[in-house]
Amino acid sequence: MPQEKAADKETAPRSTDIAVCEVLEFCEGVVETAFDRATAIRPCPIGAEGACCKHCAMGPCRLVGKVERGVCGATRATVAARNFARQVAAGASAHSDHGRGMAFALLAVAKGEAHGFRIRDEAKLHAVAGYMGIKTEGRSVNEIAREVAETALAEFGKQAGELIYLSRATKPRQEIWRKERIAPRGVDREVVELMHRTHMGTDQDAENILDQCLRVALGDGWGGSMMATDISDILFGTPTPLQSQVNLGVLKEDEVNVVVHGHEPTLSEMIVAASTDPELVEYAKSKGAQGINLAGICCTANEVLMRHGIPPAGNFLSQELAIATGAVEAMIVDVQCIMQSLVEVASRFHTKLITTSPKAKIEGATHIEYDEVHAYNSAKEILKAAIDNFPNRGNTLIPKVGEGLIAGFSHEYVRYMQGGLYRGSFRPLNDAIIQGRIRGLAGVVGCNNARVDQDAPTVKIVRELIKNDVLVAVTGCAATGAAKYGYLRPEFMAQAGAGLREVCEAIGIPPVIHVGSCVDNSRILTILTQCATEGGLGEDISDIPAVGICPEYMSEKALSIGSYFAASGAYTLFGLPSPVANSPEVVDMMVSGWLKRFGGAIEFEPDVDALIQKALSLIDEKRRALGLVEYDPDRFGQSGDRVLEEVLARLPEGELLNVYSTER
Ligand code: NFS
Repeated sequence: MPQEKAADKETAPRSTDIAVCEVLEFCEGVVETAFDRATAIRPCPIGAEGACCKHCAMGPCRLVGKVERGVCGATRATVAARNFARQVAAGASAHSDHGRGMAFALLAVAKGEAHGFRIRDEAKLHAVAGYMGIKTEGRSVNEIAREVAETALAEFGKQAGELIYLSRATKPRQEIWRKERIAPRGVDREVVELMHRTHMGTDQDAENILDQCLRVALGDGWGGSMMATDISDILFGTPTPLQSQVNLGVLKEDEVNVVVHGHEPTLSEMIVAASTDPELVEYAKSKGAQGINLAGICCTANEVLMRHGIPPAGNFLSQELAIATGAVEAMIVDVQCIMQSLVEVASRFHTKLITTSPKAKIEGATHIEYDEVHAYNSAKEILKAAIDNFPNRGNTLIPKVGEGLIAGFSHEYVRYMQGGLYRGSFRPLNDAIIQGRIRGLAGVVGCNNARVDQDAPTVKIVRELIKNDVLVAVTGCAATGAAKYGYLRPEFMAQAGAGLREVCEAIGIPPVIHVGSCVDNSRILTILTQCATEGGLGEDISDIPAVGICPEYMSEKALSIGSYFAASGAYTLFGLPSPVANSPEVVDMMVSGWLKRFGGAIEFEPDVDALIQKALSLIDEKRRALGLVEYDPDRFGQSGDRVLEEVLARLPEGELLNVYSTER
């Protein structure tokens, strides 16, 4: 499909982030960004709706207008389901290959082959060994770690049976998966089988294709992603709350700025460690800098934020702008969500774009390959290249825009914060939901998308949910988006409804909790499972008054996440047009069909207000089904810290503005 005429520049989506807007102005005419390209390129309406089949050389067939079938006879439903399923397979592969990488890293550490790494969380190692049925008594940490790593690796190539982690779901959920025959066998096996089934002339029953899509997605959520989270915690520590800053204002005028971008935490962990190496700090000083300043972009940012408090410079659509400040000496990327345009943007400034994974080279970038064995030395080499680049810095514009935040809410901490080490449980949270203090729960996750104003849908949804007493857990770029506007600060409980505010005050948490990167959506599965097993809110995730929301989805990974949320019993709303809209039959399968079989669904709702209303009504429906008291926004709010309220009353309410500048 040829690109249609350029969209109207005046009405094209931009960003609601004032820091991003400032840099866009600074680099106007010098740098082309995703915002410009999104204005110039209209999305192909045929591809966007899942109406184009290019699975064989008789096509591509466009099933639009009066065309109901492709040359081979494939129907609109088959084509839409196949396209969607392949997207999920790509997304699940990205997460799962990341999980595999973590398992290899753990194996290398256990064998003593990974210089610079060690096991930081032995308690988590023991817990994970327990899930995997691995004996721990009388064995050394490295012996246990080795067996955990080998067992994890075997999950990828497993040919029969079920993934071990499925046993971490509630019993009723496991029964549903078995009854509906979607329990995944091995992570890789399900992806390969999906690619086979969606080859020309194979599976031509949309529902059967979608079932395989769910097997793949569950292999991501309860397999690759969950293992990635667990092993990252074992190697680098399970997150606990910490303070940091967010947005482009975290870059420093007088230090060597190094931005880590991508997804896998192994290299970035070493970069964090090496950045305080006295030898390198001295070297930076010898080049005229005051030190080395690390910042993150995308999910790598979330990994190093959650464990070290390294500040995120921004989310997905901020990546080009970080370089366009002119103040970044090196951007170090590994895998996923990295725009190829970074090479071009970097060429306009002095920034070195350094690729580090053999899986992700970019033409024109500097490639310094990283491996676990020489991790610390690779990290030093990369930082040295950044320091050497400091004297080449030209004009800069670092917006004085930043915002404080609290992150680090692992599911272990969420449990701990409700009663401490000995009495930790989900009882207080469940009770608060039962009483109606908290109306329900929402996981707000996923990307930025240049087709909508950066952060606007996410922030509006988060703001309305907390105002309506919904406790929100965020991950990925949605977390960074919410953070940029202050929602990850405890003071922002002022914008929450009275009931939710009381709970936040009692525990001392923000109304929006940051649970991690995109693979850490597995933590949301664990939190919901623990709510279900705690009692009082039914027996399964599908009983809990909870929704999943992906306001600004862009990546195939988001579709995989939505699919495993749905198959795990969560109704998931996406804030963009449906990629299966060309087949009302497939749309219906993913909503009412999945709802009936799994208690969860995927629905696409580009109207943000309608999405918010839908989310609240889904939560209220679950409350009614559980026989809980009807939610009443005026029932609570008689307690609470009045002094704090007075302070908070001075904050601007609900504005789409970054409220604090770094100057204050
Ligand atoms: Ni996840 Fe989206 Fe990418 Fe992370 Fe951001 S774009 S699906 S949030 S960085 S993976």
